[in-house]
Amino acid sequence: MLTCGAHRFPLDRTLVMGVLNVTPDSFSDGGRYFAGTAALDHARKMLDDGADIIDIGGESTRPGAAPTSEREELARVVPLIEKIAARGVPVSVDTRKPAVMQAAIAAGATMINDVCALRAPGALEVVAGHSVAVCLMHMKGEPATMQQNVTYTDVVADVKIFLVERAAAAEAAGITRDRIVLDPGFGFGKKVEHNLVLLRRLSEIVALGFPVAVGMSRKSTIGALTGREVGERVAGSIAAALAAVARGAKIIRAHDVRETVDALKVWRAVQEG
Ligand code: 9MG
Repeated sequence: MLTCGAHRFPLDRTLVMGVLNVTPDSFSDGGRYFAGTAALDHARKMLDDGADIIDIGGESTRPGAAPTSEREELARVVPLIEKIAARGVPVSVDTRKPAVMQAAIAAGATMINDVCALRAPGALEVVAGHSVAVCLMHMKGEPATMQQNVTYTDVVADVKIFLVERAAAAEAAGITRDRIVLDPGFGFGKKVEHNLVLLRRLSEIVALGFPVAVGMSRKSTIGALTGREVGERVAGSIAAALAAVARGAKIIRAHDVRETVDALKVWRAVQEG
């Protein structure tokens, strides 16, 4: 069971988290900037297509991205969260900033998706003070430099040690286990070979005992493996998602919700049969 505020997910099937980036430079949305009604329309479409959660992000985390000010990030995400959450939709906010977490929760978000795994001072306390869920993601370095000089002896071991430590910190702060999701952070301080090893051995992360989220949708590893540009990575992204589900992933973060949901329906029917 995953508790996201008033929303409770039994996790008897894989959830799809639809990506709603409201950043001007989101590479994976092909540079489209979902502002105002376009963002709402896009959220509505993802929900019609079967998304379980809408993940709203107002600061780009792509490699080399410049930081966004707190004020700007709040202006981008809060009005949108208010409108979408008011319809009873589970909303996650993709942010590293405690002040944005706090405002997002006040606006109705019931999940915090933090690529820094609540390492910012005050972040643990904000999440612990509410009944929201949190996705703790592994990232080596910072978005601005994370793809430079990346080395690991054993990427899976490093990711596991980090996630275990962050989950323990979250629990020690008072965040109950039913509100914690772990994510190996594909592409965050990882080269293609690291992402492939992580995916191949994802069941070792699943074995830590928390629901695992995976986000490989449209990422550069899919581009490197297929030779496709960002807008043409749907098939490759779905193959990666199914490989993750086969190893126990419970949440797939995806841009192409309709195609991902269809693939998961077929996958599930085969498994259950
Ligand atoms: C914000 N964001 C971009 N990629 C991501 C991923 O792989 N996982 C999570 N949790 N968030 C991500």
